[in-house]
Amino acid sequence: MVPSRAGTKVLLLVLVSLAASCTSAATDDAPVGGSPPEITGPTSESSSSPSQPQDRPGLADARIDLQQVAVLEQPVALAVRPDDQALYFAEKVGRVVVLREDGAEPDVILDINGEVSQGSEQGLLGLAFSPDGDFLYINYTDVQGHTHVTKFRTQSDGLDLGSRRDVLFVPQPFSNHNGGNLAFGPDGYLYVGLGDGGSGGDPDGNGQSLQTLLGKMLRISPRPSDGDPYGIPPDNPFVGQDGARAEIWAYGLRNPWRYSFDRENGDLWIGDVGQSEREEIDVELAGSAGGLNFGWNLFEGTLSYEGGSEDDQTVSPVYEYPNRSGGCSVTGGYVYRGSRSRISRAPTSSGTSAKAAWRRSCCWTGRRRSCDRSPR
Ligand SMILES: [Ca+2]
Ligand SMILES: [Ca+2]
Repeated sequence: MVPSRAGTKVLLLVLVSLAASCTSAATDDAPVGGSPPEITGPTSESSSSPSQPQDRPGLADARIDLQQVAVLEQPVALAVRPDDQALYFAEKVGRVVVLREDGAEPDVILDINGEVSQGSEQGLLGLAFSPDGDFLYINYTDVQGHTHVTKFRTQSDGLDLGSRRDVLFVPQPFSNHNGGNLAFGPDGYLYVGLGDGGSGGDPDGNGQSLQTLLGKMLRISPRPSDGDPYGIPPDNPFVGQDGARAEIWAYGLRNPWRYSFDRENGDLWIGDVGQSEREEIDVELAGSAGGLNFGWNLFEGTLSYEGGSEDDQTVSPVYEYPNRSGGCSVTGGYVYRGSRSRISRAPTSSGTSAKAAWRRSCCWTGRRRSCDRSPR
């Protein structure tokens, strides 16, 4: 049964038309720790790149068709379960709904609307299935604004609500910058992106502090371990280091709202929302030993923010763009490996990364041009 949906409804669009309303500012700065893949910029800027091979169609020619598949309320995340054709959506207002077939009404399989905070960056923010499909993990902010990662055992018609267990709880000092995404890596571990806690400028210095989970990408084994609700992978980079949280995989992140793994090679792509100058895309190559510092708040993109200098061992974004012209914050994206795209006729090793930006409703693609496979 579909409950009453108060408030503004939005159409879920499986594909969004390309627009070129965002300006671009590709960086020439060489990241610390090896050469990451390069991607071209937004459509209008990149199509004439001198490095564009002549046998590939230009990104400016890309056109994406629109198809309405459901009417949902503030859908912010989508997940698929292994060996299941259904699509599972997180509605920010606190519901998980499943679309089992084209044209069907979505079924609500979880409703925690009364348990989530409803600020602009709060609510039910992410979901992911375990690789074996036995558990669904959700990420939400409670009515006090604190972060929970909670799991449910799956069953044939939805979720076993009695199996609900909190996996991770992180107090939030401010209402914004909560991250919210969840993704399992090819290593089977759960990656949890957390923003710097909020306010503005990272007033508590959380991004560069290894003593807090805020401003981090965490890597955990989300099953009970030694009496704890989750375990720490033994090869996490800060295991055994005094004064550092062992859950940390990467640090120096401001608000990694969305990130994903390249399904072909396991590279991790992160969209990190900027403060007031730069939106950025970061990449951690598969095979990395972890422990990368993505710079915040020493840097905002490649710009020094809180005293960052070239002596700091930080990883620059592979792409950044200014956000001064209208608050066009990066939303995230995926490396597309399918064949149903005119712009994917490039060799499969290239991949195409689709990114979206908030407020101006622009969605653009870039193509990675090269990749140094050496981990840091
Ligand atoms: Ca927060
Ligand atoms: Ca950064």
